Amino acid sequence: MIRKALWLSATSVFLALLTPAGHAADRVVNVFNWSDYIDSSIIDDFTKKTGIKVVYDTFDSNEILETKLLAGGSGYDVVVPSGNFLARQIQAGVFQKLDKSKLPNLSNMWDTVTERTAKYDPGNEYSVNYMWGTVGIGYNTKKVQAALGTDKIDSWDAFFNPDSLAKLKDCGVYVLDSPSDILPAALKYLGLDPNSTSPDDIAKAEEALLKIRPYIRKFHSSEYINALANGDICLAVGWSGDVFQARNRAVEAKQGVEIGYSVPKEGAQMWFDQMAIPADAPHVAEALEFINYMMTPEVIAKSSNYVLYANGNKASQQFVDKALLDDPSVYPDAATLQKLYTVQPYDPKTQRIITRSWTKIVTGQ
Ligand code: N2P
Repeated sequence: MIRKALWLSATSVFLALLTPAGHAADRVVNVFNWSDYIDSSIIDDFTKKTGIKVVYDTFDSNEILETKLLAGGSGYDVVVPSGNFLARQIQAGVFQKLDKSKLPNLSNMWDTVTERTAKYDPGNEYSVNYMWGTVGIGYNTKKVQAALGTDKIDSWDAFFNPDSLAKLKDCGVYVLDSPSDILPAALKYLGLDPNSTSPDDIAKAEEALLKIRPYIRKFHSSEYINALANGDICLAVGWSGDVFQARNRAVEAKQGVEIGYSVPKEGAQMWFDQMAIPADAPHVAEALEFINYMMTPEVIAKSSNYVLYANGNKASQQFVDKALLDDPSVYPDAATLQKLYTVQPYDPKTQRIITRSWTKIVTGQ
């Protein structure tokens, strides 16, 4: 009798999976996001709540994402380009407009952020902010103290001045493999417009980077988190939250490594990573559900608390850890905001110059 009942219930579960109501089990969303950028329990919670399975892939460069998007047929439903890349991808017809009637959580967004992202995506028609942050200097305070005689870095001079960087060569320097993050910083350090498209200015930035090239161990956009945390390197030009994740990993490892982050006084880039749906996304309804879920105040706060980046959701701030919310290098105060600049997308001609220049810098030739 019990056996029969078990058999019956197993059969009914099986039948339920085949019935239209059971189709929920087949729902899927393919997400392509930056590495080290989510608390994976958020993905599990989303699946538990909606029945939608998440296939989650990661990248660490806008160029990689852009190549896939421009080729078409990526199969991705939600992707997260930075604003300057998003802007030209919208122009290229890569994305579809968001059906805002499916995104009630947009009411939680923060105008301080949406006003800025509208410069890349007018009216925020195609994208919703996921996280935003800065490009700055992460460093090992003890090793920098030993090499430079100070444990506080407050200027790009620590990096761009060849005499300074030469002293850090042996303890190890990593730099983001990202021309649109590093060349504007070089321009700013030289007192030029970080958005300059003048070939002469770009040549000057290139020259500044070639001068310090011998002291750079590696160009990479995600390995610096562990390299800093383990004490393998003493300086990385990197993204704010990644450096804070390195700091926390170092604390957990209890090997005495202490990590600092500097938003240099000359100015630092502020960037915005935006969730968007490719025009040819196979699962649009699921993509909208995913984006809307991420915009739930508790959910996006959980993400910020884990990845240590600020988000663009005002209603989430009551759930963001106080230490994060009160840290001006995460949620900039008015004084820090003054130092931050944004970058515009490169036009095709400038992009060609930048790409050529970057190859020279990375290969050191
Ligand atoms: C996440 C880095 C994302 C910041 N690890 C760059 N847009």
